[in-house]
Amino acid sequence: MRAYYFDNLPGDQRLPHDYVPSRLVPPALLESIGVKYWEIPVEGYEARIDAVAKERDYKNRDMINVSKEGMGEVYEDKIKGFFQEHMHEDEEIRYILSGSGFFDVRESPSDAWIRIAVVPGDLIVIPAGIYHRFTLDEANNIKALRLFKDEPKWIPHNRGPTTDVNPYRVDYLKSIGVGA
Ligand code: KMT
Ligand code: NI
Repeated sequence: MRAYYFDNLPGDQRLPHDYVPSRLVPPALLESIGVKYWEIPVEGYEARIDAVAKERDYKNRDMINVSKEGMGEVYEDKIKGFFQEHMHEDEEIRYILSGSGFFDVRESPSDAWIRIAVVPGDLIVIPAGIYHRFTLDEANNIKALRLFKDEPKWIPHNRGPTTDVNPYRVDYLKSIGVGA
C-alpha cells in the first residue's frame, strides 16, 4: 500500500496521477480520516483474515474479480460506476488477493483526493460516509475479498446535495472531528 495526493491532472484514470515529486500521505493522516489498513501475506491468508473478521465482526464475505474476463458484459459500466465519487452507509472492506488498483478517498475538510495504491496482501477499510472511488491501474485486473458485517449493502450513493446531509456522512465527519 502506498498513499499519496492525487495530482488532479486530466488524463487516464488508470495512470498513477502522482505529483513529481510525490506528495506522500503518512499513515497517521490516513488514520485521522478513518481509513484503516493491514498487510497480511496472501500465502496462507485464510487464518489471519478469519481472525480479523472475528475481531471486527465481519460475518460475511465474497470475492470480486474486476477484469474484462471476470466481468464480461458489465465490465465497462462497472468500471465507470466504481469511479463515480460516492459514499456508502457501511464500511467498504477489501482484501487484495491479486492484481492492483487505486482507491481514491477524499480528505476532509480540504476535499483533496488521496490515492491509495493497493497490491496483494493489503486489507483496507474505507469508513462509512467517506467520499471515495475506485479504478483499476494499467494492469487492468484485481481480485479481492469483500468482507461485510451483516447483509451486503453495496449501494453507492453518488456525491451530491443529498449525500452531504446523509446521517452516515454527518456522523463520519463528526467522528473525524470535522464540522459543527
Ligand atoms: C467497489 O465497491 O468500489 C469495489 O468493489 C471496487 C473493486 S474491489 C478492489
Ligand atoms: Ni464504494
